[in-house]
Amino acid sequence: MSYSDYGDNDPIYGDDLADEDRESRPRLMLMGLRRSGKSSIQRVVFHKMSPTETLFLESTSKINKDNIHSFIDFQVWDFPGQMDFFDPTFDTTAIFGEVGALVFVIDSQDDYMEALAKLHATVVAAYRVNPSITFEVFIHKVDGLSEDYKIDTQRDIQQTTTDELADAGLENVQLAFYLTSIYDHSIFEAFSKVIQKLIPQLPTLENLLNILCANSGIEKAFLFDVISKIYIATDSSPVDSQSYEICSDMIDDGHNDYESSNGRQGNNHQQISGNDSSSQAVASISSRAGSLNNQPTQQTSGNHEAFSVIKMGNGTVLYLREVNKYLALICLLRAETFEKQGLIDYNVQCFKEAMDQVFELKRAERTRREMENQLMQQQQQQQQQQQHNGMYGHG
Ligand SMILES: Nc1nc2c(ncn2[C@@H]2O[C@H](COP(=O)(O)OP(=O)(O)OP(=O)(O)O)[C@@H](O)[C@H]2O)c(=O)[nH]1
Ligand SMILES: [Mg+2]
Repeated sequence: MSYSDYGDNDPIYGDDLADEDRESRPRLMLMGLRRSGKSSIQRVVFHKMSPTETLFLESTSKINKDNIHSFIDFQVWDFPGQMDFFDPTFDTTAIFGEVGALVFVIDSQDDYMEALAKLHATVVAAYRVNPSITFEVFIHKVDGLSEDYKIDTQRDIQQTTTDELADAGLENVQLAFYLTSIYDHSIFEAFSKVIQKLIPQLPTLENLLNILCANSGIEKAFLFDVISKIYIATDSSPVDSQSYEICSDMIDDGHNDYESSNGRQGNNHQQISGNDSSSQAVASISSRAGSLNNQPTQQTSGNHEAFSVIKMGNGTVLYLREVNKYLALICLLRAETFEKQGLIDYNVQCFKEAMDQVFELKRAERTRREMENQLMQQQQQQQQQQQHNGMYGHG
């Protein structure tokens, strides 16, 4: 995955959208009041900024467009806090027209009444232009709240928002609510769920993971984007946050100082990068300090793909294998099941081949569309040339 094009010099609002922005790649917008935490979220999730560094972020003055090139290409737009829908340069049709998801960030440590009013105005404006947007509300900075207070806050925000939308005749608009913080896994988990809604292949991926789990005795399987630590799919058994955290701790992109900055320590922090330089799927083992009596063993497969196994003291095995340069498969299974490693390796290989097919089909489809466009352009040019010749009596 590469993260490029961060911070174009565009005007504040989207009255001058580049062609690339108009492409059909899914777009995800981060909106919310000033200092609610939008830029911090974008930097921590997609640019590996450590949470404490976000203290020094400056306020955003114009839309920052971030092109994410990964298993799917998408864009993240980070908006300035105070948006004015009545500003003549705020072109709601251009801005909301092609959005996949609108993430509205609310600072839960602050008085949130103004934020709720803004959320309401934003949903109403966006829904009018584009009813297919998915609305995602991040009740953010919950690291400062007690467990009870978190639940009360979520209930209050959810209730007020849905009541007000119903009063405005928009009871059918679906909003999803998440409790998030950049200081723990919650922001990655929430982003995983948001991104998954934008992946057209999701049902296929879930199906493949279900088959893999059923045939191999695997308890839980995640398909992770190796750089962002977002999981793009999992089998359909319920996700518990602890399994997700253990699995996501197994990934490290080699530059990642997130864990140390989080105050967590990996006492078995060993890089086992595959030597394939094209691959960014570098796995490292970072087991929780002592508590689980882990016995890491690691191997790299002959073709330099990242591969690692951690046997934990509680009889659970963590199994990681690189799927392609963007994705890694991480599975949780019982130690007894892992005795049949040959079978698991074989099934995982089949899974990888099926994944290749899913993404190969997508590539083929894109190439076909590009060729069609080219052909159409050529034909148009020819037609214009013929008209031109006819007008001036040539040929
Ligand atoms: N405690 C806590 N602080 C956070 C969290 N996320 C962001 N912050 C802090 O909130 C402050 C504002 O963050 P920004 O990311 O600049 O906020 P923004 O929404 O982009 O603000 P504008 O660009 O002005 O709209 C920074 O000091 C961050 O460190 C979080 O999860 N928990
Ligand atoms: Mg900002």
